[in-house]
Amino acid sequence: NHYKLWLNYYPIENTIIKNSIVKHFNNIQVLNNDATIDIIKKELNIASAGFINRDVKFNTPNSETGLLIGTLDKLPNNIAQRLDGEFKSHEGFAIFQHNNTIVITALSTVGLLYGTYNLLENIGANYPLTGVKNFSEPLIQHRILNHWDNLNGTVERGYSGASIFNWHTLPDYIDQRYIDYARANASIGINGTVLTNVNSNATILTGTYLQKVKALANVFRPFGIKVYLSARFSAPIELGKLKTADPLNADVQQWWANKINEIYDSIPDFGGFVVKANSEGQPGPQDYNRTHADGANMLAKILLPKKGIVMWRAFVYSHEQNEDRHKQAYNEFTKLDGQFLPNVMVQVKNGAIDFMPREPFHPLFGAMPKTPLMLELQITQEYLGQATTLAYLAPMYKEVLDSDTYAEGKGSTIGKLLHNQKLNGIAGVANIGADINWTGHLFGQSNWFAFGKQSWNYNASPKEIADTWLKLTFKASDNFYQDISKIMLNSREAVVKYSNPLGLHHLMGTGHHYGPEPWANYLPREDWNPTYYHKADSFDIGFNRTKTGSNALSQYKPEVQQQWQNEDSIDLKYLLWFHHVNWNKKLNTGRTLWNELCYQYQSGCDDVKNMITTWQKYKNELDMPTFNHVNMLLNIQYKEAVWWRNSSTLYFQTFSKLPFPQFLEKSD
Ligand code: GCW
Repeated sequence: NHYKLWLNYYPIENTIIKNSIVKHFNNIQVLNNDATIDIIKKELNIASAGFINRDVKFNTPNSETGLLIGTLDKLPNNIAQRLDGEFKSHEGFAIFQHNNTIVITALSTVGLLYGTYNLLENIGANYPLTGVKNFSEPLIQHRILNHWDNLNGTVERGYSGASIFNWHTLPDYIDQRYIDYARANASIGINGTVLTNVNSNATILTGTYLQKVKALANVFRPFGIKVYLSARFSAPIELGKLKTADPLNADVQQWWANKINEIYDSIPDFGGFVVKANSEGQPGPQDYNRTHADGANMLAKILLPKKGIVMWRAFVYSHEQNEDRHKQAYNEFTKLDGQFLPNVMVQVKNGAIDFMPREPFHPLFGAMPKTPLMLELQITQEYLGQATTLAYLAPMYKEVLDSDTYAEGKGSTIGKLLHNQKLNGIAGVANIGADINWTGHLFGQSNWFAFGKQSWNYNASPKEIADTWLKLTFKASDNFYQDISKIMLNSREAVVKYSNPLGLHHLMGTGHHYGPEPWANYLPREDWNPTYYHKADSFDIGFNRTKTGSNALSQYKPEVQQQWQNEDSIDLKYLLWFHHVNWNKKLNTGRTLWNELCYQYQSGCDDVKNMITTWQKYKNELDMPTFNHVNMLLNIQYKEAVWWRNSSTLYFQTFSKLPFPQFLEKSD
């Protein structure tokens, strides 16, 4: 049923490896003592039961130490000296061998927990223990899940059942799920969680609910996970009965100060707030003619002495402005650069529109040098086929993190820019729900896993992450791992091809965002209608964002503009994002634009077919429920792909009036 996620600890079959683990687990010395250490010990026990079907033994007198776990200050000098490298953070860890002992060390016990999980992961993925050596530190400080969970148990854009947080039974009932959730997060380095939807009302900030939050914070704390909440900007009106929520009003400030004190009384290490203000109808400082900086700073000032942070979202756009939505956040926020207090991060989605299967990077990255930005990624597949689609997102995250903004010359990738900020973070909108397997689609687990790994280390390789995840998730042959890794790595590209090829975007069903609806133009807001984005007519298709169009391109650095400004040289994956192109234009693939579009739709469908064939090769290696689960979902995905292909090509043909090329299959 895959409830255990990647923490299966399957039995080790290779006897040499098994014997070596038995030896190491036979005498574990742990030099510290606190709640995190208790978790480490428990996890070692669970792992040992799985790997070698035995209990671990701690501090066995007179026997050689197999595994030594302790913070650096507790290690014997001769061992501590072996450490090459110096820790820069309390979360980093080192694993190395000293004589026959494997040592895990760190500056904090949470670092030891990360080191322990790393060792167990290596065992689970069958990496040899002898000569083990690993020094790892997070490149990003705040690695945070954003739950869009509502207090009534529903999850906005959640496709894997109800919220895992049961507000009704909290604080007295601590569901085992909360503990397993924390284990899973800690095992991949996630150190924060926003429990509530950015669209939520103020109820979570009432005393009753704060007691529930406190109960969760108590569970998560020893796992190194801080709790954050979304703060509704108008809470002083709704809860405090004030007449205003103006951030410059003294009563409003006092209300928040009292509220924040109340929170810290219960949760002394509370992380802070995420705020969605003046965005899609949410209240905010602009309701009082104040700026986003006024709003963010009001909260940040109170949080600063308590070490709390504000993650102020930049997802703002308005249909009342006669301006390309792509440009609006940049226009709104760049003028505020330098005005935010140091504990504010402006949280920016990876692209300027909204979590499309592919977007060029958001022009705010690199454009606010005096303001720490936080990257917001989406793990839940709102626009990527939701939970019926196998789309492994690590390649997409990597594409974003590797995007070169040229802000400080060549090589100013988003990953590096974030890393170089004094304060930094990456948020991932969670795909977690109460389904038995947590994520609806079993392969959704790989995206949660990858998010953790990539927010710890933005250089991590999507292939290595996939390979490790596969080994931890399935007990299968090497051929299986190799083949399925390949389809994972290609899967997001397949979705792009059959749904949003060549830079087309926002063509999904309006509202629910599932399946195609490129023809929709009936919504009251123009900027929610797919027709606004593809702009097809009898001559051309695509959104002209160059000088002769909306000129969103001007928001990027000149080097980037140069890459994208010319329809003859732009990477085809962004062609129709930036250009309005003639149907008959010959592309460098040798095909006309119309034929290329058809080709992409077809090729995406072919890829899904190939995923099915590959999966089916392994029917006999997998247990039936697992095989069937993925097999049925892949078959649904194929139907979706064909639906996208057929409806999109038929619809666009009403503009192009061109015949379908032969390779386009009409039989499915
Ligand atoms: O992607 C859009 C979603 C909304 C979401 C919003 C946001 C939480 O369709 O459901 O609201 O973005 O990110 O604020």
